Amino acid sequence: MAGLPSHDVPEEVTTDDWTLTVRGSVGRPRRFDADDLAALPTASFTGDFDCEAGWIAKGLSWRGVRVGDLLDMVDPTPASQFALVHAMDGDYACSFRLDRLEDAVLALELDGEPLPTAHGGPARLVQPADADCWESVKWVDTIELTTEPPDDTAREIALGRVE
Ligand SMILES: Nc1nc2c(c(=O)[nH]1)N[C@H]1C(S)=C(S)[C@@H](COP(=O)(O)O)O[C@H]1N2
Ligand SMILES: [Mo]
Repeated sequence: MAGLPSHDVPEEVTTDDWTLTVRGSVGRPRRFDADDLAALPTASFTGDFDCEAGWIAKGLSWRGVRVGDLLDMVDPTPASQFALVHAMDGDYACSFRLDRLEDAVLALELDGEPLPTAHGGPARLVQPADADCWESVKWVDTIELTTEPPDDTAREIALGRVE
């Protein structure tokens, strides 16, 4: 698919009955299913994706929901400044400042098709610009808002694979 290399899908990744939970330092934690997300305004962009391991996939068209729109629906507390984006593959999780995460897109489609599981479906975080490859979290199932910078694992797991 559009030049993205395929990596193995870990066996913990299950897409049946998938939901996205947004919780943590928020006033109204929420769980969204695929239909809830499909009913929201869409956000799209086209861009290249490059990995620290040395490959690049050009001209990928992503479409999904702007994370800022999701956050608006859960009433982050005033002290919320960070988030940990969790994936279904074990303890893979990536931390973000909220002001940066707001502009990311939770992609549900790639090149006009439902996002394949091989590339992070049902939902993958993508950033329009200036992101490290491990920040594009595949198989997202939870966004946890925090008041302090959370420890994460994504960079270490990704770089551990490159070496
Ligand atoms: N959940 C999860 N997301 C992840 C990773 C991972 O191991 N688990 N690897 C990251 C890295 S380092 C890269 S380069 C891309 C690879 O995307 P692809 O498998 O679609 O080519 O996914 C990123 N997102
Ligand atoms: Mo990567």
